[in-house]
Amino acid sequence: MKVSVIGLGYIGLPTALMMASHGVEVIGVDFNKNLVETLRGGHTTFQEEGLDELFKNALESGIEFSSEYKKADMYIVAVPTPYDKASKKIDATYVVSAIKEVMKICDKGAIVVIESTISPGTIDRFIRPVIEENNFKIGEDIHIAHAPERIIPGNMIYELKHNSRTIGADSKEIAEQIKEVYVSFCQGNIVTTDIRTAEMTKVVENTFRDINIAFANELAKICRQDNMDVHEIIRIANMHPRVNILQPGPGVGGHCISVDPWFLVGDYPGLTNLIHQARKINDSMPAFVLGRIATIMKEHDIKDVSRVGLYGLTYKEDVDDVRESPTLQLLECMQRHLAQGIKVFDPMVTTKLVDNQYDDFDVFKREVDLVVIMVGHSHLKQHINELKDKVILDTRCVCPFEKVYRL
Ligand code: SAJ
Repeated sequence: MKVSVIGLGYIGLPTALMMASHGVEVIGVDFNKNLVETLRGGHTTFQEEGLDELFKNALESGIEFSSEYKKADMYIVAVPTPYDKASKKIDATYVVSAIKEVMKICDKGAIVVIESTISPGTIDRFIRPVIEENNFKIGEDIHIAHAPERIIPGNMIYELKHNSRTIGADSKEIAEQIKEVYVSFCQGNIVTTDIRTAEMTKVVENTFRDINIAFANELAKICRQDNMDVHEIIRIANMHPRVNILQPGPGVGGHCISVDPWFLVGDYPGLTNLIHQARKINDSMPAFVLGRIATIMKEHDIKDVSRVGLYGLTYKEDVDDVRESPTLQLLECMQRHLAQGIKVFDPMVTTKLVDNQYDDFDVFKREVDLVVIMVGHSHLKQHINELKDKVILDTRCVCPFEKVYRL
């Protein structure tokens, strides 16, 4: 079976490499010519543990990369699915245009699998009409399925192999054919179901996590009011056999947890009070951190915001992804208050994304008095002792010093 993986980003690339490394004939497609050239030149396009080795194996196994769509038996679509901020509904533009391109080249009998996260009902609303417009009969000429990914950035390669996964398809037979491809590398349970259930399950998983983080963040705010240690409270509460509270932080970023719950809010506005509130709580955290910075600056008589440094630009530790990052949200918030000059450093981000972004940790350290830990990268843990003489606001509870400010 020849598989074309469309969209070679954070999900598509590792998936394509994994399949190719396990004997599947794979062609990876992306409309970004530079990205395809980089891959053809033997380089990966983002940092992830184990990715380079997997890439090497896949190249040896004959994976191809192309910016043109090529004929295959199965098309796996892993393109971004942003949400429209105003309507809170999915923006299906990329998925729809990928399907349109597939329709131009595919033969009857092809299977189209959407891996991108989509809001429940997207396949019926947006994908089926495109296939039918091309005079294909769904279920006969073209088969369609949803096999949402579940891998977590930072541990993607391990999770690709070991997580269980869901395949939602029109028929049992097609689900089984798709399963055969995934089973080549996936040691987890593979559950087959219908498309609608697969769509809903994926969004529910990420919404569950968002709500649970919101609970931790709300606790952080409550504890701040009475000067209690939220981390200690969570640590002790979690010793209860049925309590498992997540960690508060400076906000929820990334392209998944901070986006997917909006799909439910957008589609079920009258029924999603809890989900909506959770989103609002998590979105309020960068401003909450800003309030903490202002208080601490006052306490230490730091008058100039340019003596404050944010450590970490990515949305979480040890990844290079800055999408929806709490630090970027905090900077936006500052801009609205016309407070500029705050310094930023992130060892994982090599391109310059914001003003006053430093690429040298030593210089960054020298030029700030208050360090705000926004992300607990491994780099920080290795260099934490170099910050001993600084005032520290640790939003991630990673700094071991006795005197440290927390959320
Ligand atoms: N965060 C907290 N406190 C916590 C855990 C996370 O503040 O206790 C923050 C992180 O710092 C980050 C954000 O939440 O800013 C999201 O990070 P994450 O590690 O929870 O999740 P993602 O976005 O990297 O990956 C999630 C995963 N979903 C679930 O765990 C249910 C992953 O399995 C999915 O494949 C991925 O979304 C996706 O692509 O949908």
